Amino acid sequence: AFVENLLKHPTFLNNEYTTKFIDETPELFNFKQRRDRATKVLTYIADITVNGHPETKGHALPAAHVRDPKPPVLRGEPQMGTRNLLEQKGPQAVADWMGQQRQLLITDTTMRDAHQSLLATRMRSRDMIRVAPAYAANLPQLFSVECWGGATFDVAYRFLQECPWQRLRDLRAAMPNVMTQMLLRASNGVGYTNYPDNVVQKFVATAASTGVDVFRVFDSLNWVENMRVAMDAVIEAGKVCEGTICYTGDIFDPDRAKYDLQYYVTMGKELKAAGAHVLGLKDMAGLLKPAQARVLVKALKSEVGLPIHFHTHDTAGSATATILAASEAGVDAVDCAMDALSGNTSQATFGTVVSALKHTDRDTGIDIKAVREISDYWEEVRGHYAAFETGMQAPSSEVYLHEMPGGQFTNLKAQAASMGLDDRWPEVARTYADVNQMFGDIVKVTPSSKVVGDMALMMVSQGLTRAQVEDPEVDVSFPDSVIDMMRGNLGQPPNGFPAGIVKKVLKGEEPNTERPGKHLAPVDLEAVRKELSEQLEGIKIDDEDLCGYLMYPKVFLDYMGRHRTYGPVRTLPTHTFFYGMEPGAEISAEIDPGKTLEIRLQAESEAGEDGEAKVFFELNGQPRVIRVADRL
Ligand code: BTN
Ligand code: 3PY
Ligand code: ZN
Repeated sequence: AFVENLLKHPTFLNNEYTTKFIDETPELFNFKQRRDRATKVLTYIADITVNGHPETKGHALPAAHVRDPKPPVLRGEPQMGTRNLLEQKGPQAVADWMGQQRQLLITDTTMRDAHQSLLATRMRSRDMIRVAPAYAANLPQLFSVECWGGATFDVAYRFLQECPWQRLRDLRAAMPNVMTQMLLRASNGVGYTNYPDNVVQKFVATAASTGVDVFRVFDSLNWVENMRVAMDAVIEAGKVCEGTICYTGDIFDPDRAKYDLQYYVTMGKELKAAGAHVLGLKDMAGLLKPAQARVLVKALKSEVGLPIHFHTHDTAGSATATILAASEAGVDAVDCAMDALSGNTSQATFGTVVSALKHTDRDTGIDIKAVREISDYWEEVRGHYAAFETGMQAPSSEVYLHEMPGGQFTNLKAQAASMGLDDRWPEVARTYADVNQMFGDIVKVTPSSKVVGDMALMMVSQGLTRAQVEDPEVDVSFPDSVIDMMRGNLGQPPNGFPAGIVKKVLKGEEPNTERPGKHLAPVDLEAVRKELSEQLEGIKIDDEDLCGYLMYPKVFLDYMGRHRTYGPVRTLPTHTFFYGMEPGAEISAEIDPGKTLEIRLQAESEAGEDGEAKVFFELNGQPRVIRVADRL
């Protein structure tokens, strides 16, 4: 059925596409290219200059003082780091080494979770790749750099018009000594639904060979049974498997006894038995408090016996305190974001944690000056993304009420605003908490968090209370995501979903309570590849493109269609990408290694009777005129 759906896809039937393969080997395909790549990039700039970028229009502009970010000076050749250990001795040696270290190890999350949680995941590859050599040269003590997975995968294709695989490949090459890390939603891959087992396996193998070293694998309902396929694939690839517990509730709160200390210890032991090299403790909403962290980390350390990697969010302003408590209790590694992209719904502040531990027995050994220099770079970068700032001014303890993950909070706020519920946010937050209880008090993290959010927005917009939703006499039309989850398509929470709500949502249809992947037929990967290739006039479809398509068929094909028109726009400066150019402005774009376009925008004409505006450029000193439809 999967292949059939693919073939019936409307965009698929009547369009031609180019892939990044053409970027890499343009000479082979010149006969198919209507325009050369420089012209395509100029067309993009002209279009944005004339019509604006749909995502930044009407939003805050970068401040006038924001400059082109300059990466720090490199301090010599990269020293040996965790990646060298992984390459030489394998993942178990990395885990053993972690356990033997006295210094607190740190993962930098700036290139994944920080911008996912603060800037709607909109950070472009170019801004990451330019600073990556400074990470390798100046911060070789890092445990890892989290730079892939989670929401970054589909946002790259969907909104940034760039290939996520190319980002990974470039970052991997620029940081040869430090491990890269990704966030993987187990059987949900980097998507919002369960994929067939062989798709998950193919995705993991491809990510490993393109450049992921550490896989943080979690399940959105904490169901270890549903994590095995992904974990096994990571182990098979010889990479570090960080089997992860998602933390919810409060281990000290007798009203949340479902998620008590024993629950987490038991899950930790299950993950160890499933082959995890490292135990991830993922506090995606920032709910773990310092005193609880002390107890939880001690118990997991002594009863599970794996090195522990702790991830939290600063939504309530307590992340540093919790990290220091976890550090005292013996946690092995923690996640921080570079200062300029830390705090609020993002991670704890890197430089603050490094400074707090200086001259203690858990001194990180990291050079605080190197941290400040890299953070200064990120501060300039952040300035260019003003349009995606969420407006959150201060930390908020309200997170203990709604328990929204840092990556969802700002998203849901924007979604609420787009439905005209801007002024009813406290109600949305309370309803989110009610929905959680109605669903049986579940872990809320992508994709289960999205289901809870969809339900909460629906209830607030329709004025429905929990009691009404649960009342068998009241007719309720549930969001598709809720029906899907109650059918069992995201798996099962501890003790299942409450029978009453399942019955109401499914109207008597029997749910599947087994592992969803058990009932999904494997995809014939080679048949899909062949079909794609034939549709694309014989172009070779590599594993990366195949996986992009398998995760997000429509998003991938739309990306390919735009790529054909606009070419390698990932190489443009961020300001140009989002705002086009002003008359007299000059930029350069390296569209291939060693092939740099020098672009100057001379002038822009008003649209003529044909509705087309003319944009006058100088390309490497030669005049070029590009016509674009003026759609304003
Ligand atoms: C880059 O984006 O990397 C380089 C261009 C920087 C231009 C800055 S962005 C804010 C300000 N407004 C402008 O029009 N130019 C500067
Ligand atoms: C994601 O899955 O994208 C997350 O960040 C979950 O916390
Ligand atoms: Zn997170």
